[in-house]
Amino acid sequence: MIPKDKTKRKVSSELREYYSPSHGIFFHVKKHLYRRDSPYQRIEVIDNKYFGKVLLLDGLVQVTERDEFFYHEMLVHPACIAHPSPRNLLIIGGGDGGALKEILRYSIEQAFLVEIDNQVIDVSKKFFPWLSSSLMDKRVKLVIANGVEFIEKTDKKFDIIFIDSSDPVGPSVSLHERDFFKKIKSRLAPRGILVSQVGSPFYHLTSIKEKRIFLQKLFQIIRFYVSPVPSYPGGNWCFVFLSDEIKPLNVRRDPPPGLRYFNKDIHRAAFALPNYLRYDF
Ligand code: AG3
Repeated sequence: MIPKDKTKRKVSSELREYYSPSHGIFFHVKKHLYRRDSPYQRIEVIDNKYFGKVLLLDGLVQVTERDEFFYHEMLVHPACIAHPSPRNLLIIGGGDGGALKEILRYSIEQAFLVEIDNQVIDVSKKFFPWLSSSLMDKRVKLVIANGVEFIEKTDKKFDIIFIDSSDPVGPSVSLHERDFFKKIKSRLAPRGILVSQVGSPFYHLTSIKEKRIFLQKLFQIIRFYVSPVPSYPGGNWCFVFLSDEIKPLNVRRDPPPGLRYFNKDIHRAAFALPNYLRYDF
């Protein structure tokens, strides 16, 4: 895949996400499809020959057409096959609709999606309709609001809550803090599960360690798990599964048909952690 003569390759434009000041990932931009600042963040969509359409928020890759299924399937299905009967679910963030699409594969009663930035939803409807069409499902209640405020105000309880946030910078910061996890816990139904993406186990290790310290005090069961996500920093991503009663490896049902990444073997394997994540904490 290395171009025959790199020097002759014409690149009209290139988009980079820096992982440190000295390295990162780049995308040749076949076409700039969207670029606008919302009240919360810079929203960009580009077309890349390899990854297809790519959505970035504040310069950080969120969704690519080619590999979104790794992330969205791994965020949603581990909790959904471990819960005895997931009926009422909540997603915080995830305005692109990708996580919602996965949830709707189950026979659930209702799914709330609480997204702070209306424009992420509009952009996704325009450029990622195969994800955002999930927002039109009858079982879905879409709320445009700050996730923290929604959690403080709602009196509803949920069987599973997913935090589909971005990195702990910009509008997502509060979705990574102790207080938020504490408030969310009070919105879990008996046997409830909370799942959150927690970043790269390589680049965000310090923040993962900090989370582990406060989460251990809040939940009886806290299990980190990992999955490849090729377009994210390091190509490997970390999630946390939290509950007071439900153990992730006690699987209650088969995953729905039609998944491209997740299966029961992957489920078991995802909870196996490298030593630096197991012992170093
Ligand atoms: N949310 C997690 C994206 C984190 C990517 N980070 C980065 N590229 N630095 C994804 C939202 C998709 N529904």
